[in-house]
Amino acid sequence: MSREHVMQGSAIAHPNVALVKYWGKRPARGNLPAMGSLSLTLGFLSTRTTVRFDPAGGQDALTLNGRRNSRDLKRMQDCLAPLRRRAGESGSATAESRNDFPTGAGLASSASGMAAMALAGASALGLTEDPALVGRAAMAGSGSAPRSLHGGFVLLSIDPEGNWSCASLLSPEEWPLKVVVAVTQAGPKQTDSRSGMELTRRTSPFYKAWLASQSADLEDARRAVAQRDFGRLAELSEGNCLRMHAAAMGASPPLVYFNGATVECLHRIKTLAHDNRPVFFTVDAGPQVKAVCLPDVLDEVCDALGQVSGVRQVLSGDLGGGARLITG
Ligand code: 2P0
Repeated sequence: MSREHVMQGSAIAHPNVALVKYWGKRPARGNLPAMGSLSLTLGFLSTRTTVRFDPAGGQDALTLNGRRNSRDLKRMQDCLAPLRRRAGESGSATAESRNDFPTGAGLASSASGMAAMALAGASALGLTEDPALVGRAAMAGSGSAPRSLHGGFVLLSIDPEGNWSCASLLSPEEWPLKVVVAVTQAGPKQTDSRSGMELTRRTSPFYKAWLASQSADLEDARRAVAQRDFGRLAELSEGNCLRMHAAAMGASPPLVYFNGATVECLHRIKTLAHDNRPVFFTVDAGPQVKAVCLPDVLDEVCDALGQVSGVRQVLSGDLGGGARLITG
């Protein structure tokens, strides 16, 4: 395909929080996760990304939050590779991406970042009519990114051969849960997810048990979502979260993503739940705590977490839709 002009596309995507988590890749299968996952798309946090392809060539480059970023350049190139192959595009790619929330701190910035990158890149190259290709590009960038292409409650399924699909189970309107994020640390985490999950897979004696428990959790959570069974989803999500962290803590050297405020927030949420407030917790690979609740207890949950010593910021809002194109 020969083109003379710079081609550009822009997209917005929201991060997601996994209730049944992905933690471990299939060996020798690129970026393919070893297990499926189920997530909520967070409508109140966003990544906006513009991708440009210049047929005149030059160096690929990534700007993240206004600064040139070489650390994540390979991730961007991995994401754009399936799109470039399809388009026969050999020019240079530059991307500008901006998050309206802390980056690299366990708020799934790689999920929203790579979902927005894949869609913006596909738009620049005229490939948005092929959602499976956009999904493969997102997956090549980050194993949690295909989930951020979809809205509401999202299931990423993978069969034993590694064939995968990703789709929304319920829209935000069909079960309008709220999510509260307690930010307990502003800077980036010490061990990024990719290194952390690989260390866990290679060295944790608990990894096999974690992997073995995933498909039952996934099926049970899928059913709880279909039945809008909050209590069952709470039980499954908290158990799955703590088992992921237990597997990571069993790694050598151990991976402890929690800080003191993280643990205090978990106890505060358990106290609220014990007092019959419909709320549960989950924590990804970082120290931030996410509380999922029904709308009528949102203010109470925000107040309770805001009072925990060490909590710097409380963000909250609705579930959101999937990634979409914007004008750059
Ligand atoms: C998840 N996490 O399911 C889990 C729970 C973090 C904890 O997916 O290597 O950034 O880019 O595929 O997607 C974070 O891992 O890792 C993640 P890569 P990713 O949300």
